[in-house]
Formats: sequence, structure tokens, C-alpha cells
Amino acid sequence: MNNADLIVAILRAAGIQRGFGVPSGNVLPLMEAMREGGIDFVLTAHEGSAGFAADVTARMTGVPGLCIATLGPGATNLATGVGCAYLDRSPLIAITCTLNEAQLGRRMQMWIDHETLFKPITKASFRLRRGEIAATLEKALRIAISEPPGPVHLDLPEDVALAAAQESVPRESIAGADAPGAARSGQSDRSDNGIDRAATLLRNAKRPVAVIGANAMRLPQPGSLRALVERHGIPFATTTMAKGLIDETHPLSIGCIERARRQLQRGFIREHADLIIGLGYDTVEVEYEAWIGDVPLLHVDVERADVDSSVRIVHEVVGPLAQSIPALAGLDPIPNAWTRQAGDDGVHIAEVDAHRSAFQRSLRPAGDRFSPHEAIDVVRRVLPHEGVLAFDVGAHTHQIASQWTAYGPRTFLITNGWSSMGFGLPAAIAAKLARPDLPVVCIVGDGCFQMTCGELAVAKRERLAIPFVVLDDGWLSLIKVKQERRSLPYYGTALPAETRQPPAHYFGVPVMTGENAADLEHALVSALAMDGPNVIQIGVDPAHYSETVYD
Ligand SMILES: Cc1ncc(C[n+]2csc(CCOP(=O)(O)OP(=O)(O)O)c2C)c(N)n1
Ligand SMILES: [Mg+2]
Repeated sequence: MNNADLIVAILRAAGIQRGFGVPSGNVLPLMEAMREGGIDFVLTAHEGSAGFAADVTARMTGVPGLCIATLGPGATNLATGVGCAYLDRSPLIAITCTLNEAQLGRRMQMWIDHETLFKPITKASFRLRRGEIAATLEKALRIAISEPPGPVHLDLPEDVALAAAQESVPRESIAGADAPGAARSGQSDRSDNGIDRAATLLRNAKRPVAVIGANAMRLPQPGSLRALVERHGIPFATTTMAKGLIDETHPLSIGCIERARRQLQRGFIREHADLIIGLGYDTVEVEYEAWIGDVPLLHVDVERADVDSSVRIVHEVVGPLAQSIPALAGLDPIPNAWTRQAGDDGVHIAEVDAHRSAFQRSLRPAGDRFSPHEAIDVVRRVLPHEGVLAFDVGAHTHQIASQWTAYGPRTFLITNGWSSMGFGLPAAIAAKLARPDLPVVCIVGDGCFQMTCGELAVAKRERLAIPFVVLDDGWLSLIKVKQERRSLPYYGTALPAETRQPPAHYFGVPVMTGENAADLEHALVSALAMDGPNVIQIGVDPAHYSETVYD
């Protein structure tokens, strides 16, 4: 057994089943150990995608993701995906396979200092050394899964990978199969005292509103969030990434904040709420001060809130959410002054019902031509409730976040902390590999598609039945809208028609095209029933983004 075999055996014991990456000669010892040791190596078109795919694998399975690259340019490419796991908080092991130990630090082809490169985008970076492999891997896995989770980088010199292992596989492996959030917490638990004060604040509030954020995605029992809002009759909103933690058809659901038609959501909160309860609210998605106005804040999270001086924090309950959320849900019901009415599906609040309808209507302006909002509604209609949507970054993200109904946790895959174009395709691929039993659809803008369409070849090779819906609007629409807002001319944001002519296939992946809801629905239904990927390139008129996005 060489050290590469030992690494693979430890990662395998931690529950890791596949790694994504692009090889080089230096990577071959590790790849060969993966082939022998039962961790699939999934070749991606670009290492950035390998990082995104590893991040999403962790989100879907709770086990750390694995991505692999060569040195220098492989490492810099990989960094784009690793940064995603850092800001979006996914446990991940990123391995760069580098030169022989004695060559490190010299002026040699492709070599740069990986530790410095990865320092700002990982929780830790370690060089793997002979005789210290098992201990370093164990430390890396523990750091990656401890709250808040994130990526750890390991640098593996080729001669170290090939050297005979001096250690054996530890008998006690890191429990990589822990559910997300079951990860050990390095946080001090200050929640006990905090709950009493939180209860008092709730008792004194007339119209509390809960806002659920990305840190709550790692709750091992997300049902405790629903229990909490139902117990006390508190309407709730979510950030983009937290959508689906409570079924959004719930009568208390206000919807997603800080995306399309965000002023309506801000208006509702500032007009009605007299207490915001941030539940697992990670300000990396959007800072509180962007929307909270002068409404007092009760912040319940794994860490203290990062706010500017305008935010009126009245109390913070800091500690594991797996304790604080059930503790709040377990309090005797606390009445408030929202106007309640019994409905068939639970207690309704008149103000919330009226607002939700108006908000959803406002996201769908009428127009002559097929629009992004109509296309998104078709995808939602066709995709079963348990199906997974992976999508990308652009004006379409804002529109999807606000108008999409998410029915459950882990069905809505996006990066909002890192917010990188290029997330959508590898996210869909990783989700389908992790959960082949679930239908998975990917929506991407034409700009994101041009950035990462090479990943279609991965879906083809792996025979993944994913419809990739390209919203072909001819623009980097999000940036175009920002040019409008700043009264700038359009410049450098158009994707001219001649560059978007659909071919018969991309890398062997068939292309369907369409211009209306019927075309899209037909294409989607047939694509979901196939045994491989399809591209559905759908022409849409982005005009309504000027109204709905960045309002
Ligand atoms: C890696 C990266 N580069 C640039 C950006 C800035 N950016 C955000 S959205 C966007 C345009 C995306 O265009 P498209 O995929 O066509 O989506 P649309 O806005 O048209 O819906 C750009 C350039 C980013 N978020 N990430
Ligand atoms: Mg576009």
C-alpha cells in the first residue's frame, strides 16, 4: 500500500464515494489509488466545475465532497469551486497533486505556492508528508465537517503519494456519513440563557416575522423550523439558499427576500413586522442592513451577526441550531397580533395571504413574447415536487428565487454566498450522481452556458438524464439591468444571435429548441423520460427583468 492508497482508504471510510477533477501526470498515483480503492474519479471539463460538483455532493449527502487538480493552473481553476464551498459552507477536501517534495519552492514549470493560494478560501491547508498521512487526513476531515463546515486543502507531492505507506488505516474513521449539521460543533453554546430572553422578546412582539437563512440548511431535522413557526403562528420568509426548508406552500410563507421585486418584500417587513427573528441567517447571502430598516432583530444562529451600526440587535442566541431551534419550538405557544383565520391547510394570516398573492403577481408582468417568468413556471409545473432544481447566476437567479415554489430541503441548488457563474451545470451533475432516484433539472442563462457548456460532456459520459434548460435571452441580463440602473449604455453585455445558433448537439448531447410554453413543456417532459442529458435552448425575451430584477 502506498500513501495514495492510504489516502483513498481513509476518504472511503469517511463515506466519500466519488471525486471530481482533471488529471495530470502528478495526479495519476491518486487516480490509480481511487480506481483500485473504490472512489470514482469523475472527469470534469474544468477544475472549477469539479469544485462546484464536490460542494453540491456534500450538500446532497452530508458527506464531505472531494475534488482533485494538478498544480499551478489546475489549482487556480479549482479555486473557483473551492471558494464556493468556503462562502456557502460545504465540507470539502480539495487535493492538489504537486511536484516531488524536494522540488517544491523552486522556479519550476507550473509550480506556485498552493498554501498561499488556498489560504483565504479554505478553513485550512496542509501539506501531506510521509508518516503523517492518516493524522493529517483525520484532522482535515474533522475541520471540514465541524461547524461551520467548509473546504480543507491538501497538497500531495507526487513522491509522497507513491511512497510506501508507513501507517495503517485508522480503525475509527471520521463519521463522514453524519447528516449535515450533525457535524461536531466547535462553538461555545450560549443558547441556554438566550432562549429565555428570546421568549420574552417574542411575548412582547405583536407581529414577529422569522427569516430563515443558509446556516439552517445544515439542520439535521429541518422539520423543527416548521414546528417553530407553527407553534407560535409566526410568518416566515427565507433567503435564496434557505428556500424549501419549510414547504413554501405553507400558509405562513412570505417567500424569498432580496431577490426579484425585493422592494415589495422590504416594504411588507418594514410596514408590518415589529421583530425579525433571524434563524440560521448567514449574512454572506445578504446583509441585514440591506432590508431590515429599523425593525429590531433577534438573531438565532451558529455565530454572532455581522451587521453595521444601523441594525437594532435586541438579542442573539448563539450556538448550535439543532438545540436553539427545537428549544424555541418547544416553548408554550406565544400569542401575537397577526390576524389569524383558520384555513383548510392550517392557520392563515390575512396580511400574509394578501401580500403573497400581490408579490407573486408582480413577478409575472404581461408581455407579448415568451418571457423568463413563463419559462420558469413551466419548469416548476413539470418538475415533480421532490425534484431538484440546480440553476446558475444571473437575472434568472433573482427571478427563480422569488417566483419558484420549493417544496422541500435540498431541492433548490444555488450559490448565493459565492455567487459564481458556472455553478449550474456541475451542480446538476453532482446532484444527479448523488441522487439518481430524483428528477433533476438545470436552468442556466446563455452567458453561464457559454462559460461551462463543456460540462455537458460529463453528463453525457455518465448518462445522466438531466434536461439543461438554457434561457436564451441574448444578454448577460443581470449586468444589462445594472447598466440601465446606472444610465449607462449597453456595452459588453450582448450575446449576439449569431453566437447562439443551436447546433444539432453539444458534445453528443441533443438540442431541442423552442419559443413558447408548449415547446418547453413538451421538450422537458420528453427529456425527463430519456436516459441521458438534453439541452433545451429556449428563446426568451428578457424585457421584464428591467421591472422585476433590481427594483
Ligand atoms: C465567475 C463570475 N463572473 C462574473 C459574474 C458577474 N455576473 C453575474 S450574472 C452575470 C451574467 C449572467 O448572464 P446569463 O447567464 O446570460 O444570465 P442572465 O443574467 O441573462 O439571466 C455576470 C457576468 C459572476 N457572478 N461570476
Ligand atoms: Mg442571458
